[in-house]
Amino acid sequence: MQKITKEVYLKWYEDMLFWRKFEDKLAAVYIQQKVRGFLHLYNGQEAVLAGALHAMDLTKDKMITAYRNHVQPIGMGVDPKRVMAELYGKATGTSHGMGGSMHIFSKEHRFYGGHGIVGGQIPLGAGMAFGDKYHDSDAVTLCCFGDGAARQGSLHETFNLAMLWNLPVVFVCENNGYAMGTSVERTANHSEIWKLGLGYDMPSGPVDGMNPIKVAEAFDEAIQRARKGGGPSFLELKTYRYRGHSMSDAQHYRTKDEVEEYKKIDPITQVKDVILEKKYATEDDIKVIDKRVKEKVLECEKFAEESPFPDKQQLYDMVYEQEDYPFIQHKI
Ligand SMILES: Cc1ncc(C[n+]2csc(CCOP(=O)(O)OP(=O)(O)O)c2C)c(N)n1
Ligand SMILES: [Mg+2]
Repeated sequence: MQKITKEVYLKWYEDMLFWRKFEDKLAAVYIQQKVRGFLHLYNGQEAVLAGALHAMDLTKDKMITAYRNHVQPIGMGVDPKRVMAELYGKATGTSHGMGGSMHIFSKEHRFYGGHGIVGGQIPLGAGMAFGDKYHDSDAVTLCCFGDGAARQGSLHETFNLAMLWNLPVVFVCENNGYAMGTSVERTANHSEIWKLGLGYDMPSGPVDGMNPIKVAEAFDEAIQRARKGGGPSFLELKTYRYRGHSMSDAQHYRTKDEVEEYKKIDPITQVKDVILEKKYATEDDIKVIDKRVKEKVLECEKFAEESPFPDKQQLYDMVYEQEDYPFIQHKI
């Protein structure tokens, strides 16, 4: 793994702040009904992504995740303007405005979505790793899902086959404490999700998901093992989301005090504290970064606002119709 230098800390600060502010902007424009449908934000979980990206080889490694998926593609190299435009449903979006919030996708940058079916991406991630192994590539797939998804039966079938076939995949459970309004404690008789891997002899463990250094170290070990033919790993990242499950969540299942407690170990603040303590930058330098981030977010908003909606005809181009399909008499 690349050493964690001053430059890395500064990049982490700027990237994580950008992801946070990018999504704060999405929340604001959602309330104005410029972004429609569901909107699930990643606020609080940024250290997981920052640490993972540091350990990945972005020229070949792949990622697949659930619907909390706006900032991962940005981290992997997708133009954030196109991500914002996708959320606006505009033709300049990553899927020409046809995917929306839950389905950001970029084959070019090896980001494979964006999945709304809870746990649906777990077997798909193993399939991607199978493809790499089949084609003798040494790329590794990061297959990310939530604590709620970890309770899906397909996780067990996938873990079994991934171990049997020794696939180059890292299973990543981002345990943010809740599946919609259901706490981890209410979904099983134990709350150490990483232990699910032990039943398959899969190297597994818990990770402090609020600290990008701890995340990067854990991912590095798992990714290197997979790259060298050592097979799958399972990491449980202990993290937290500050905002509701989606924008329409009254959050009656937790207290404001609990949210405030987690904000004390906020990943962005943790990184900023190290930067200031080690004198990697001054308060004034930080202000310059903050200003740059704000401008970048405004650029994305402007781009999305000014982009055209897709042509109506495109809706019909993307509907599957089989002319000789029996029983149904239909014509668009
Ligand atoms: C198969 C399926 N069941 C139920 C739902 C409804 N649902 C959407 S998100 C969610 C909670 C998932 O929680 P978790 O896996 O912890 O991810 P998080 O939202 O915390 O990132 C549920 C039950 C769904 N989308 N798909
Ligand atoms: Mg969760």
